[in-house]
Amino acid sequence: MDAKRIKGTSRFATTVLLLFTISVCLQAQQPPALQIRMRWEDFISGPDGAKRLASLKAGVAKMKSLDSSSPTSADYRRSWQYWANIHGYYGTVSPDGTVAQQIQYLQSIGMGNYVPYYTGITDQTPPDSDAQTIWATCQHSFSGTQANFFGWHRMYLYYFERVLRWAAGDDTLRLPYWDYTDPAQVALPAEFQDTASTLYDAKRDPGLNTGASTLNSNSTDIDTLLPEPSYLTYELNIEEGIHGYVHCTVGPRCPVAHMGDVPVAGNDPVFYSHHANIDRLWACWQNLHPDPGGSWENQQFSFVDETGTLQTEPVKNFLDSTSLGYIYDNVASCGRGTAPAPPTNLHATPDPPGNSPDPPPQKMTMLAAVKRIPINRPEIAVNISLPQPAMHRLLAQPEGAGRIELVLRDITAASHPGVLFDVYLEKKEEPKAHQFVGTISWFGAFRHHGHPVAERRTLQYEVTGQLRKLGITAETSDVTVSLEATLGRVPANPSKAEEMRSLAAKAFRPEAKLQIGAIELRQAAMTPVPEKR
Ligand SMILES: [Cu+2]
Repeated sequence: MDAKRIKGTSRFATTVLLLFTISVCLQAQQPPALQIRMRWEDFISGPDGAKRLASLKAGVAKMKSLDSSSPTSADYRRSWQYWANIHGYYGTVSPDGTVAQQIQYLQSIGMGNYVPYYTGITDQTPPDSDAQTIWATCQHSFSGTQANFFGWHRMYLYYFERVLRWAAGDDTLRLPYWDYTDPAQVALPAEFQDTASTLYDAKRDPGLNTGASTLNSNSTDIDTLLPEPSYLTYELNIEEGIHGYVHCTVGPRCPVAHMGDVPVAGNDPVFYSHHANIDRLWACWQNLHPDPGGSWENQQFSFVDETGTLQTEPVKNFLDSTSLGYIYDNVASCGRGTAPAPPTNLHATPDPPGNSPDPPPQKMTMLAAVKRIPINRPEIAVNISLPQPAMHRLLAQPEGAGRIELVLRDITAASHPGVLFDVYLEKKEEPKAHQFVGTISWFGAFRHHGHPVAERRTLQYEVTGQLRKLGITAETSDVTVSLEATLGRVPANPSKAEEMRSLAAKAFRPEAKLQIGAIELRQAAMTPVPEKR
């Protein structure tokens, strides 16, 4: 081989190497290959189930092992603690205050017996300006004045998942979701109950953590919510409803570490499978409704990626998860199929552009109202006179044509009520045949992001189906709205149900001065739209 030929070969090799390098670099900028975020029970089963579970655990264990890294290192930005701190943290510069202040608060509301849950939780200090920018930035839609509860949490999970993949050394790993909307999946998955697992967290309700109790499948039913045409209303109802409910019930209670207390909730591994399900419930809504638009889509949030580099992007880049490297295995049939189909030829007044006040203005006709209801006992029943025969006529219309909402307007409390409340509708003469409406939680409602007192909240529930099931006739003069204190969980052994009820009644704090400004029944104005989108 002559020298000229050798030189030519080596130039050829260099060119190939260069092209290869360029292609690798280009690939690195490509979105990750599309993979499926699976239901927990599918994620762990099948021929690859054990492998997927091992990969998830390896990623979590690796991230936890980086907690003690040098605070300004890339490794610290990939640590479990850093990622929990992005959601929230306690410390002298935190908007959520210090651990000592939280302990003092618990003692002040008679929940001092939960102080041991703060053992091992310490005040944190952002080590640099990036941490100052991104720590404790979780977004909520409490007053309905901003809409990025879904958006911020989708971005959070996306970057968290990138770090988790790096930590697991597995590009195919995607977060599994805990689908408690399925009544068969209301128990905390066994792998999270395993005390030897890195997925275990002792700071949960002991009943849920051992399988002695489960979530309440009533509280995790979103069937009547999925058809909701207003994005802001759907987001607020998911956040305040099923989302807050699961936080407070895994709790062990609200506002107690880990899951029940916003600043430390991200420390529990189940947080990420809970929020993957909440993210999926957004995808379910997106699958049913057109993009609502709004200035919230332009809002930007910052995170760090798996290299520890700060990334700032607008929410609009996160509306379609396929560009983020994942799709859910199920966004097409997210309900239980027991609710009437969403109206196809009717459309409630859509959201106005941009962020809007709470609740989004919709054309509503007031049917009945009762004002100023103090919730000073763990069980309250409020009678509402029905406008007859108008109410009966309304309910006699074909399904989907009418839409009646129960509105709990201006809920206020001076401090945490200590419990959740289940809301039911019943006929005065048949209280046993009550229909479940929803669960009210106070997750993150107090002392969060510097707000000492909970904001005034208005919750609305579509109750057409419940009223139909009650069998309202033209002669039914009133319905009863009843509120019942609950700890959220259901004992696996039904004979313990009464015991659980009295525990909830004892945990209720009348000192919270809970009040509902008004309970209303309203008819949503439905306007015909020319055709389905
Ligand atoms: Cu959450």
